[in-house]
Amino acid sequence: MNQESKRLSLTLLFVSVALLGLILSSCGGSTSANGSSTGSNVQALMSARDLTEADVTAALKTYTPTGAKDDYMIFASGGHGGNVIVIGVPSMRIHKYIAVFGPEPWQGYGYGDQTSGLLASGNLEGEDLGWGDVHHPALSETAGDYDGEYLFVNDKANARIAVIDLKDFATKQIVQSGLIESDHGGCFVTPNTEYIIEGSQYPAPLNGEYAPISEYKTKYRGAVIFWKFDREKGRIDKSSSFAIELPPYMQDLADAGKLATDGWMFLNSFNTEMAIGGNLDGEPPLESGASQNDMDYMSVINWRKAAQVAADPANTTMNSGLPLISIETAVANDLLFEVPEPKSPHGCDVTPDGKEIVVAGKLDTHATVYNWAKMKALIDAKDFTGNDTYGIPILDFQKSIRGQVEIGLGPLHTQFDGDGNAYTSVFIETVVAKWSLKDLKVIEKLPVHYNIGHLMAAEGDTVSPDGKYVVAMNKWALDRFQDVGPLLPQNFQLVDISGENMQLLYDMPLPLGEPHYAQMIKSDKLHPERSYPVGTDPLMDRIDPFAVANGDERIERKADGVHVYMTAIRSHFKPDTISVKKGDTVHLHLTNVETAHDATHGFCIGSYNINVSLEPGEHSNMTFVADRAGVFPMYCTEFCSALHLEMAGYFLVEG
Ligand code: RUQ
Ligand code: CUA
Repeated sequence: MNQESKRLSLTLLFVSVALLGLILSSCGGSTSANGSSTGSNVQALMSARDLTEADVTAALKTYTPTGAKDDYMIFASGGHGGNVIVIGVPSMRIHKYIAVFGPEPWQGYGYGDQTSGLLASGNLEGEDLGWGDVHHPALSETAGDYDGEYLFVNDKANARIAVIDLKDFATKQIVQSGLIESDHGGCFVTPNTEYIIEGSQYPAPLNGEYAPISEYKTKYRGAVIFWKFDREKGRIDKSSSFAIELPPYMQDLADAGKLATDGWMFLNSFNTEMAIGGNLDGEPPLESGASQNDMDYMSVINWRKAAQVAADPANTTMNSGLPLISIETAVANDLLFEVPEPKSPHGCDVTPDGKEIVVAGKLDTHATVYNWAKMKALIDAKDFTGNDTYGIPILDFQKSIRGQVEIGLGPLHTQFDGDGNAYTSVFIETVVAKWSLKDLKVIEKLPVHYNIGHLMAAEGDTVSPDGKYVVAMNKWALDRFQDVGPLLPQNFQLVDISGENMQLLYDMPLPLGEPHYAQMIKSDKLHPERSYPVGTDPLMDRIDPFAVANGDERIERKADGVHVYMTAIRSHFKPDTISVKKGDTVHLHLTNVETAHDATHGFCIGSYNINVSLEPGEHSNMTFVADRAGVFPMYCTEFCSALHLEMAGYFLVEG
């Protein structure tokens, strides 16, 4: 710790001790007639808990008293947990899990007709997918800045994209193209959320077709999909989306250009060797085959022009319902270029001014800073060093970069503050490296614990980063917390970057799948609603045709089964007794007719797998066959009132 921050932390400590003294003496605390004995109380606490001044300073910076709210909110990928975690900063308190790609009982997600239909809409070729591998959340942007309206996440395993509405923090749509088999270069949004970018990862024959691995170079392909976002509807519009074919390299992370690079995007790739493994047959394993070359390629794509090209059907072929621009057409229209990048690159991050792109190579010790003015000049002059195997023009590496920063072993991802600094996660060395964009010099390294993958700074990938905080997203919190068995939690470490030196503030175990990326948004940009208009189907964003009004409850036997029109209000369901015959198809239409913010009811029927959550005003439909006779209690699963336990009834199935 340098002198400056030592002084600062001492001052903070002094102020806190003085404040505590004031509070205690005004309460007439018997043990603290004066400040000095309070001071010794704090001293005693510190020594009892073995805390240093730095610890106490960190505590003062993160402690959030009861009732106080967080300045920032993190949306973190839940990895192969298939969900999103919402975390407050600086407290690091978890506020919500947003269910996305798999069922989640608390939110009733995947149980009622609406959300199970939503999950089913993301199924592939009849395969029931109960999970996803969430990698990179992207908040919607206006003019390159988070606008707090929507969140998009990708599912790497099944090549899907989900749309989450931040009006109610709920998943609204899952799309899968059928074109590619996995994705990684997503989600990234263009500066006004015109498109949500989804780049493939592991090449495969397009459209789910078969070709032997021996035909890898000729039949396997990558692709990048530009999903058109209809902000008015809050949904992706597949009919206005398009894709560009890419070589069978393994495309990795991407970023959309902004300001100076608006209209362009950048997409890393590794395994430009096109290794295919085959270790059982004596071939080198995939990872060594894929690490032969010193250089791989970053694809440079003019998406704005590509959108114009794709609008003319003569330029595309329909693939899985998407107009696809072939590599040939992309090259002929100056849409696609490659620039070499060292070695097995991972992160690809555009600077806040949009003028440069920072690429970090997993097997390289540098972060490489590409300069757009230089690259654009090469592109305009058609000054290429040649073409790759697929005819894509290649820019000269040296002529494309401003320089390289000697970062350390295993640099991965880079984010920015508002003062011209960059922060790169360094996996093998297990540090956060702070460096200056101005002179490309490392300023400071902060050891983190450990296996850091991604990191994120407050609004750190927008046109106006806030600085203040960085969160290191570490994998496997080995020896960090109490042991909880062989499977380790992850560890999010909150770092204060507002001072001259980075200060580690807080360790947070996160018991979910490997988190990849997260974004941190200023809390006051979020404006969630507190209830729905009564009878709302949140998925369709409208009053459900089966919505039930107070006083309109009834049971009707129709040709397609028994329709039960129910309401929930503290503290009963109406009707509270439902009698059907074995074999009946049952349609439960249940509206929570309350609108107070704290009036959620749950509804379940034991052993019939019926479980929904009815937020205030929400309507849910549940369809099932009463295929077992018996008497089944049904009840509310949220403690909604003093008579919550009495909010119950019976579902009777006569055999
Ligand atoms: S990627 S660290 Cu999707 Cu970096 Cu995981
Ligand atoms: Cu409604 Cu408990």
